[in-house]
Amino acid sequence: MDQITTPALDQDFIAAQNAPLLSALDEDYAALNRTLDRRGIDIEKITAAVSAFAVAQPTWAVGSGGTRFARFPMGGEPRNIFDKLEDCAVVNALAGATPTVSPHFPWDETSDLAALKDLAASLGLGFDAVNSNTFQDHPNDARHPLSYKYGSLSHTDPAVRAQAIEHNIRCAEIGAALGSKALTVWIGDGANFPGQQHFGRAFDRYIESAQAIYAGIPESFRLFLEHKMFEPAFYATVIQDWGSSLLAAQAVGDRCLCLVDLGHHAPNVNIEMIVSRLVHARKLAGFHFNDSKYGDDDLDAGAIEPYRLFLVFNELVEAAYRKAPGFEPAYMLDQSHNVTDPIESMLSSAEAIAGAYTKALLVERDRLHDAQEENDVMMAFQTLRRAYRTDVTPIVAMARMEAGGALDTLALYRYSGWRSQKARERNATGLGAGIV
Ligand code: RM4
Ligand code: MN
Ligand code: MN
Repeated sequence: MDQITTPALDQDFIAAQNAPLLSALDEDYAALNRTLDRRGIDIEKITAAVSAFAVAQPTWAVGSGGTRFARFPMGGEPRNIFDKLEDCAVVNALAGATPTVSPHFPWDETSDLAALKDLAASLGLGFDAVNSNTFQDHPNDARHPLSYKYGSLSHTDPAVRAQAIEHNIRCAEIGAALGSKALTVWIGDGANFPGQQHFGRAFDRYIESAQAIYAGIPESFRLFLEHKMFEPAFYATVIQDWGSSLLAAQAVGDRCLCLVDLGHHAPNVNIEMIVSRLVHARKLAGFHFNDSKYGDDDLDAGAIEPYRLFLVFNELVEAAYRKAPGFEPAYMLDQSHNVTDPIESMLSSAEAIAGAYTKALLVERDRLHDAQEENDVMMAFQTLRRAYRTDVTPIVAMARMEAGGALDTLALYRYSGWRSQKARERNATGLGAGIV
């Protein structure tokens, strides 16, 4: 494979672009330091924590996404998993906070896993949770003669369930070869009409299948169950909420955990509270970050409800602060970029997530806990609000630079000319990447 040459991956180039922005950053950082100092907060500690923060990139997010109505492919979008890794590497080089990728099979199928591993290593990327896919048929795969039209792990036909179980185990095998340590299972199983499905039997069958997957994956692996309220099934979904997910995870085993995707709930559901409950149960697998106005909109993190993102992080930081047993969350972006350049969306999302995390770190925990114990409602509320109101941009930028990233990620990305270079090199397929 040819060496990939682009200013977007060149550390010296990034440092040179950062240089003229440094003195303004130093001034802003010093001002914020004075503010935080008055609150007894050590800015350096916060910056170091933010610099160490990482969120995985989903391979399916670097292609143009779409809706069930249409997809508008952009020039230069990745054609396969190798191209996707290149794009993820650009995001990581500039964001400095996205060093792993989460692949999806069969979308990322390749006959040359060794080459994939080599490319990832040469780009400085690792592999996060592997995602299985039994929400669509695999017509080009002889291992998938049966259809998932009426479900997969909860299907009435044992042969379809066996096929779906096999697929999941194979995904974990691929993951193990790539250095991943977790398998994420999200199924589309459910019902479009009342009466279509026996709720209890479908759930029993799901649990039995999940147990079989658990027994078939490496012992070093964690199994993440992802719930979603609706879509593609519009009346009922087998693992529709965190309650179903928790019941299933408890029935499966210790290394089986519940994954929360921000977009998979009814409007107004208190997702930060779900985090707290799953931490309590020692069952929080991690998070899929995105934002939404109505449903599983998969918009850029923090685009619609940044306060909610902060409140979720507040619970995550709280769990880390009190060293909650079994708390080892896997963080991943899960977005669909229909009208933006996915690399730009991932860059701005990584920044939004780092910002929400930073604000959560600024919450004066002891003060909050005291106010809670004393039923000082206003003080408790204001303690959160004070952290949320703080402009943490200088910390996020400083942390990103310390992690090797760019101070102005979007400007540098555009200046690098990556997309137009790729538009020349990658002939459009119109297929392959993204979700329709
Ligand atoms: C689902 C869910 C899964 C993702 C698919 C593409 O809604 O969020 O995590 O793998 O979309
Ligand atoms: Mn998801
Ligand atoms: Mn989703």
